[in-house]
Amino acid sequence: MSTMYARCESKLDEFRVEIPSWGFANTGTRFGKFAQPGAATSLEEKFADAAEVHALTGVTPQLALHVLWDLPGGRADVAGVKQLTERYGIQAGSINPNLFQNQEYKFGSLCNPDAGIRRMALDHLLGCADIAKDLSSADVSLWLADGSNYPGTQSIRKRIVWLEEALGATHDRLSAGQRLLVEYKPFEPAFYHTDIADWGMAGHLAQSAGPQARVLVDTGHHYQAQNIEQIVAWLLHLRLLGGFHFNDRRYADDDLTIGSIDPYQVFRIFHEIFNEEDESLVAGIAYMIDQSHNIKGKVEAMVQTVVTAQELFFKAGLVDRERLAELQAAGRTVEAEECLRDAFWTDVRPALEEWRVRRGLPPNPLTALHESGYVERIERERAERNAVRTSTYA
Ligand code: PSV
Ligand code: MN
Repeated sequence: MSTMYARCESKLDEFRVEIPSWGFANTGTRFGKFAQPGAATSLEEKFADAAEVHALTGVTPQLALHVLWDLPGGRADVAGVKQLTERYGIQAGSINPNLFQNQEYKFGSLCNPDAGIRRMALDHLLGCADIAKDLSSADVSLWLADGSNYPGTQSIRKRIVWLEEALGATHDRLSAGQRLLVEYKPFEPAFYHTDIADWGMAGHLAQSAGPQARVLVDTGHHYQAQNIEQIVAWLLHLRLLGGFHFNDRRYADDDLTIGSIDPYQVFRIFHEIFNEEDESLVAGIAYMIDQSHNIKGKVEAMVQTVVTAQELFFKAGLVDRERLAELQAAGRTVEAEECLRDAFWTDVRPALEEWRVRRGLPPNPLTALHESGYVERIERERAERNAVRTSTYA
């Protein structure tokens, strides 16, 4: 095995992917939901599905939790979650506040013009920091739907100040080693202005909140044609990159399988990460998946996602960086580009299969899932409950 491959394999050993609890539940579009017979109908089933993905891939020991969907009782639900983490051997991953579903949040949560509603939102966020602490979860991952639909209807300036105050207060609540991740998104559900619309705003808020705050890059949260890897390079340079929500997109925040539309982009993001020389910065990157599938089978899609992420990660690791630096310095444009493309076009699947076999994992996790009968079993066990759910949405 070449030194390059050996180096990639050891990087791959450290590459962990956190999967979202909401990726196993029935979801849809604003037009409706297509219930799947095997979709998880409880938090326990989400943990069971996550454990199956981890058994097959060996790299997904953490499940991101969405408070309200997964811990509707807040802190009172922590004991139950702890039991599930022990039963299924899956740890709680990032804790995701929900500041978008309550009726009160029509005009915003942390940025609502009503001080009482801002307080309610902040209390929820502080509660999430406490839940994260109780579950020994490293990250509170904040995405804010706040914004407005029409010019002149909200004060953009006042809302900046309210955000600075709220995130500062949340930062104060973190314990040592915990982080606040600030996620940005340009539009949806708000269509005129969104309070945390891009990485500059998220970066400023993270910096003003305190040293334990970082920016979270959701690959679906950019305008068409935006150069995401350049944003990643800047965030690394500024020591502000906290993590990713990985998915793919064609039009908006489509939540499609990573690499299904533009695998070269994911490769280029990983390339920028491999360019980072400070190991401590790289170690701090939380790779999370943020996808909810309504056409693909959920467990199947999650396994496919993890495998795809590994493939693109491995390919990026194969870039001959020393040669690339020489070519860049000499202005040899075509050769530099080809140096990058050589790695991208390398078929790494056989190497990955060997890597898995050496670690006692199935060489092809997707085939192993199909052969395991797991999906058929959960479809049998959960079909009735999901049928009830379908009629609920009829
Ligand atoms: C919003 O689009 C988002 O990306 C946020 O991360 C949410 O927490 C997640 O999707 C699930 O709705
Ligand atoms: Mn996201």
